[in-house]
Amino acid sequence: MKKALISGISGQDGSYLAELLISKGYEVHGIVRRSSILNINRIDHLLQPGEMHGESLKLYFGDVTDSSRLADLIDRIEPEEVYNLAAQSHVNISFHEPIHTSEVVALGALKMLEAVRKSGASHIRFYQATTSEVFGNAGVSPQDEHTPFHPDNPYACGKVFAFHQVRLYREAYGLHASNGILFNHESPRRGDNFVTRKITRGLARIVAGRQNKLALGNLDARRDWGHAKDYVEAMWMMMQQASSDDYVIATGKSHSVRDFLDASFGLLGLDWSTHVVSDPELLRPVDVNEFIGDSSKARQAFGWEPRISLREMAREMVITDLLHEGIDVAQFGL
Ligand code: NAP
Ligand code: F7E
Repeated sequence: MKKALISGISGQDGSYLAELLISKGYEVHGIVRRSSILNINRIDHLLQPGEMHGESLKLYFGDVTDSSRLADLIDRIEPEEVYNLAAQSHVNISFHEPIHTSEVVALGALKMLEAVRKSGASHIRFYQATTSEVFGNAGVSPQDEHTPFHPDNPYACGKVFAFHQVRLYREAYGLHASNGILFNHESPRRGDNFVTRKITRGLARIVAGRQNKLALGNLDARRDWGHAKDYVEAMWMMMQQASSDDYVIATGKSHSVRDFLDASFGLLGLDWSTHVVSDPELLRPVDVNEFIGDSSKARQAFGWEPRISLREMAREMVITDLLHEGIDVAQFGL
């Protein structure tokens, strides 16, 4: 049975990746941060109540800023595949907490790489969660593996550092280490303070009468939004290649925040403009106007294709959030 270790397993992608790997017969091991309340609600369906070590999923407290713990876990678990998904992943928060963000995103990735290298287990394969944010306002569209980096926020700067460490460990030490340069991907498990989930949760609360206004920032920003389920498959496919490399994963289509508002409010026949208010606090010191990715390299190398459209994803997110508010979705024909 293959063993995989995932940092960031309690996050959106970590939860879908854990499900995917378990469905493929892996024993999955995950690092979770200790907090006063155990924060594993995206993965607790994979365990018995109160359990940390299930049959196919085993969790360990740890933090990617703690080198000695990482070394300890790699030695103890002896994984074949290591997925480094841990991050302070919110771009706007990274402007407010640049040091913390860099410690987790940049040094955390390096500490994971070092723990793998120092274990001496040269067969371990390493996946790094790189991001389209490395391109920033690149002035080149669409972005692919040859697009120059121009990180426009502290989070993206940390991810550029990590990207190059991964490349260096591949070249210097022969480690099978890949960067998945993933464009935005969402789902009903997306954190509440990312724009798509904020919109679908806000919409459900408006319908439930618990909220009337929805405060948002830049509505003109355009993103290449895919579904997290499709994207974790790309992570796994990358790790199965004979040699490691860097791959862009994207849908190749961009939509504005307004388009996402249309897609979600439109499902219920509602006009978002009567609810959305502008909050200058939500504007970033620098925002990227548009991301749009070209994932031809991944398509050609291992046949990856996105399957779930933006409309299908918006529908799934809206239905989940309406049900969470106890609303009968049938009244909307959903
Ligand atoms: P997410 O939902 O924010 O999850 C981040 C995970 O990292 C959580 O499990 C979090 O734990 C964990 N974490 C944070 N700081 C940590 C630390 N110091 N030590 C150990 N774990 C820590 O992010 P996501 O959307 O799943 O994204 C997964 C990865 O892909 C991230 O690295 C992100 O930067 C990158 N990425 C995401 C996207 C996207 O559109 N979703 C696109 C490109 C790249 P807690 O639950 O305790 O907070
Ligand atoms: O913002 C605008 C905002 O925070 C998208 C992370 O997973 O994807 C994500 O980063 C756009 C931006 O995602 C609000 O200004 C308007 O232009 O959902 P977001 P992001 O910044 O693109 C990349 C690929 C990652 O790697 C990151 O980890 O929407 N926007 N109004 C807003 N954004 C937020 N969060 N909240 C608003 O109220």
